Amino acid sequence: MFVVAGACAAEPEDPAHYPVVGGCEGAGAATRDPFVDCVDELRPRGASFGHDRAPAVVMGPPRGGGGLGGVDVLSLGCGGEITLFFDEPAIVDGPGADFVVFENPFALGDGTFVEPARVLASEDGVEWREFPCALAQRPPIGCAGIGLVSAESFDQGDPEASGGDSFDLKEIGLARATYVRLIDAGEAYYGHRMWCEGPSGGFDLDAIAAVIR
Ligand SMILES: [Ca+2]
Ligand SMILES: [Ca+2]
Repeated sequence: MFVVAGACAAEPEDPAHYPVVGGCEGAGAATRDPFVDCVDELRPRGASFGHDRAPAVVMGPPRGGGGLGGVDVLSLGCGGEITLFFDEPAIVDGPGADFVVFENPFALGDGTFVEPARVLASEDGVEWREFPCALAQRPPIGCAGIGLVSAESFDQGDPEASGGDSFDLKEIGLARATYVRLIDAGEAYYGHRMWCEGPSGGFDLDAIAAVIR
């Protein structure tokens, strides 16, 4: 269910392109899976790919693309943002990685074509902490959108088998998180807007999975 933005503190420039899905508190209680339970907010920048399939397109396990970039994704556009909600048991800090973000990077030459995003997490949706994301590195370190998605279906608790990008709440001093926010950083990373334009510009979100222990 989309509600067109309008009551937001920061009025979007084109409300029709900034659908907001709210009312996440309590969502997903019936499905105690490790995946996204609700899209709290979507603020794309120009992109539209997958939006007609939202919010389902970012819920559930990653689809991947069998070695290619997956297309079961939602594109943010450069500078676009999406905020996801996780109901109980949410994301809990335990040994090592606590959640994994899946984008659709693909092998290109000797490397990987990436569209990085900065990653933030919050326990209450009010106070946010950001994971360090080194965009000056090639490939970037600590950002989402870098790791190839190597599993077609996510095996709970085994981020190494599934690929994607793993994040440890301990790194930002959180014991628990119920919200994850992704902010596309493609233009900052590349220094140009070549990959920003069109419906599938910028970061493309496949799925996020909490590590269940
Ligand atoms: Ca941890
Ligand atoms: Ca991509």
